[in-house]
Amino acid sequence: MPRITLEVLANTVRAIIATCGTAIFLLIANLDLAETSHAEGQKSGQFVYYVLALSWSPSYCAGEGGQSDRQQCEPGRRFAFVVHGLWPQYTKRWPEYCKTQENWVPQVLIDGMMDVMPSKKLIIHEWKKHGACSGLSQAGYFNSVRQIFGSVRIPARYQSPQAPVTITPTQLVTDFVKSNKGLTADMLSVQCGNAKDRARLSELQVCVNKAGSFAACGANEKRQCRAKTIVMPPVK
Ligand code: U2P
Repeated sequence: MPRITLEVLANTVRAIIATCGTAIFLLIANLDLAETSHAEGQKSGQFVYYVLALSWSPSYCAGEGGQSDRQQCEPGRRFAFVVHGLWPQYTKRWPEYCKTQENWVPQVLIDGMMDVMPSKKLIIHEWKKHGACSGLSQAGYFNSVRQIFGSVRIPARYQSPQAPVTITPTQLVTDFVKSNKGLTADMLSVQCGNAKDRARLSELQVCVNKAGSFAACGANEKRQCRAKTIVMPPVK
């Protein structure tokens, strides 16, 4: 019978550690993949929290996309913060385009949402891309959009400004925190593109849990506005 030398023993232990290490690495990689997966057909209702994305409508209307969007941007529409979407989120990334029986969004439902989400195209798109992953029916999802949007108190100065509002991202967050009980800075994310000096506010993201209460944001909202100054064009 061959004698097990110290060297053979050490090599065997090294091999075991390497194999286990690889297995653990693959396991972690798979877990991460499951969480960051973006593929179609993800399980509706399996997510951790929501982001309510509030778009600053005058910035959208002043930009390229808004030029052709008469529904939202025609002079006299006077939208300020509007709902971009209510997005189910994983701790990292988010599910998209989950399977649904409700592929058609009825006009009556669209009409009922236009005051807070003022674009037919957007309403349909947001249902398909995000709402279908909420685990809620279409009516339930849009009801949640309205409820959660209604639970955010928009500070007076941002309700219908007649002149541009120039502030810092921190000031915007502070104003919302002051106006909303239970809301703290880590539950908000300011978005303004990539400019470092001055930028238009594009949106404010508010994180909420599945029950609709304000909650801490996650990795998806980490990338925030880095501009020193943000400009919010007035309503028109
Ligand atoms: O940020 C650009 C676009 O990516 C989508 N998005 C972003 C962050 C997030 O957490 N979830 C998410 O879906 C949005 O795409 P949309 O819903 O507009 O198609 C966002 O506009």
